[in-house]
Amino acid sequence: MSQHDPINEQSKNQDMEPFRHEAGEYLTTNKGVKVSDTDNSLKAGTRGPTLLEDFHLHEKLAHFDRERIPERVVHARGAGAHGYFQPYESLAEYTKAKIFQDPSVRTPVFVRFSTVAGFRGSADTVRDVRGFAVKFYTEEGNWDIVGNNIPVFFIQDGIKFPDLIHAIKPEPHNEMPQASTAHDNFWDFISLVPESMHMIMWILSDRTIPRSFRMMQGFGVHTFRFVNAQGKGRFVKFHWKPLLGVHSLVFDEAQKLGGKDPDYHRRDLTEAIEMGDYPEYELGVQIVEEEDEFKFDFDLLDPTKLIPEELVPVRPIGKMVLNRNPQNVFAETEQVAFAPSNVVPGIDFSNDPMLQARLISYTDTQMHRLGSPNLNQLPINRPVCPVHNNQRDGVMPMNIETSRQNYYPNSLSGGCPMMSPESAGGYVHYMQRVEGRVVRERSNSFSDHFSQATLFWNSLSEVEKEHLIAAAQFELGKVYTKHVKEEMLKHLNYVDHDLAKRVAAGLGLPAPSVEAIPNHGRSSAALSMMNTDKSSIKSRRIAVLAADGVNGNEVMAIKQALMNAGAYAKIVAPHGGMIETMQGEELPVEMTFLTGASVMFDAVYVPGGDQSVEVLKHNGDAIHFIDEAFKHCKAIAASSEGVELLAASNIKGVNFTHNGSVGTEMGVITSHSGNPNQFAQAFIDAIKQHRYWMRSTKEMVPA
Ligand code: HDE
Repeated sequence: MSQHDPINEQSKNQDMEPFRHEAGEYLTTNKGVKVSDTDNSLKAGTRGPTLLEDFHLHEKLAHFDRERIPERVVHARGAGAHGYFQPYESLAEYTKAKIFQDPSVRTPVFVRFSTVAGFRGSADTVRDVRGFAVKFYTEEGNWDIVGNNIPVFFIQDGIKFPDLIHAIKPEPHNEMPQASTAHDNFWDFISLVPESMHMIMWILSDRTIPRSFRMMQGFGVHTFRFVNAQGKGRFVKFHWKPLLGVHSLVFDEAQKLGGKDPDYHRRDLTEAIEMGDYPEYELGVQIVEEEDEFKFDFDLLDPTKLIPEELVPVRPIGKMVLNRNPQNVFAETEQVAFAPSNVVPGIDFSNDPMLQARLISYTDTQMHRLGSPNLNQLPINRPVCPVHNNQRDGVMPMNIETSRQNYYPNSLSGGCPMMSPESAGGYVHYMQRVEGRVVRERSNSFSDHFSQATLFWNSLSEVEKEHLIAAAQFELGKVYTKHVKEEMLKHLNYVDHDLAKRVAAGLGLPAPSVEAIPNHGRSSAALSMMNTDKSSIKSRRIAVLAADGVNGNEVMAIKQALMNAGAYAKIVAPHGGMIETMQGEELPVEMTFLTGASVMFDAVYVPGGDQSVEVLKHNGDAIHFIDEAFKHCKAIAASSEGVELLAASNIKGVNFTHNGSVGTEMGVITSHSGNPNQFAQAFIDAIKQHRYWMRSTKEMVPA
């Protein structure tokens, strides 16, 4: 029997000083014996042999020797957060799931974001799919949506999953490359599995290099079922939309971040929650009536297809807020066990063959990874509702089961734990009609592999297309086998002829000479990241480049304006400690050119102050900072003498000589003596744009 309440645990945790031991605590062995010395092992003489009777040494090392558990075979690297979900209104018409009935009820959740291919210690910003797994601790049991930030998947049948993952992971003979699909095995596999082409288009797009976990979408991918109290079922797809909009990094920036700050995404998540900038996502659903199952030109059961939002709009049904960091990454983020088979009454499965395979794989892998069928007794996995059953013993049960009757039926315990009829909340599987022959075959309705890949391509803006082409050239450029590249060009030609030609040009290979399939010309606005929300700069990071002699008034004015808009400005300087302003005050330095880099920021500001600007103009790191921020298309601002630093940089195509007014060319905001409020507002508006992509089409800046 077990019961816990993450909400109460949360308030309990908040009362405690986090990450500290209680005052007056003694170090003890695991059996509670107080330890007198943990730095010296027990020896026969100070230079003599260590004694077997040192039980403290023995226990300390033996425990340490067993600290690691197998990492997840995929999604090994992840970051987690606690929060809650709250529906906007009752969804009783569609589902009887209790969490969707009452808009005043908040359900606790734990979310884990992850990359797929990399080992647990790999970098956050690699080009990869991101996992987006949510555990709802509902009053009726745990429900998990184990999704990704891409709405489709590589394969149509789960039986191909081990092959896919073997091809993705580092090659077995040399364990390279780490956390990257840019190698022969992966593209060899893909070139032989055309059903993957839709997913491949997403993989090559900027979706796989998100700016933040807080700025990416999540998708349940498969078609699931909602079932209402009357037993009526409807198909449903789940979508998470981040309230901050969907934004990405630049690939060069993502690669550099992999070295400068491999923890970039987990740091961003943790810091945002610490600062009270709680990540928020709206849950939306696409609902399809059962009688409409066959009205689409694709199969709802095919996980390589999405339902275009133009055909079935996404209806927002509630909001998730992440407001608490884990206190122990191993106990929470590492031990959490998500499974698509964790459903509650009102949520059911479809016959998507990949979903069906996932229903067994997750619990199976978790028994191996966590080492015990008692994994749901771990605090992070424990349901908030009572658990009673006759499952017993196994490795490391955490509860002492006191009931003498561990079987059903029994009379000695009055028949308890008893069965629950559907009317009392018992889970009853949806009574779908099933008929057919036993076959190992794919349905014909799964055979169109290219229409939606083309739909995705057609929906991208020109800049997004350029990024996708560059990504394809990078990935295939790292492939050494010529025929694999040629096969991939053929596949790209099935998606779009222009795409194949442009990728081929970069690879230095002949493009397929004729169009393989005429482009159908359809597009869907929801698929382009360019159409995302750009209304706020909340939680954005801005670097203020300064040295001794900086104009402190200008620094403070911009800092204040950015703070009022919800963003954070950090002073980056040639040395640590304090810098002295031209007004004679001291300002704390938050990062130096050694510990900070432009890739860690969303925008850059250079304040005036003759002496400060003179120092920075002769500092290669400061010039590189500006050049790189420009290359990565970020908003850059400079006031008074600060403009001289921009003029000394390699920025091209921007006029710095205008007088009086505020210049706003290509996201570079300059003011010699313009109105400070107007200047600050112009900078904020520029940061809202996220990136000035047109710069990447201009003459390149070396950085
Ligand atoms: Fe997973 N997947 N997967 N997957 N998956 C795992 O479960 C698997 C698939 C996803 O943060 C594993 O506990 C199969 C699609 C996420 O803990 C494993 C198939 C989607 C996570 C597994 C798929 C996902 C996993 C590895 C094809 C998006 C991380 C460790 C049939 C809808 C969850 C573990 C976390 C993890 C199997 C395909 C998402 C091995 C067999 C499609 C977010 O069980």
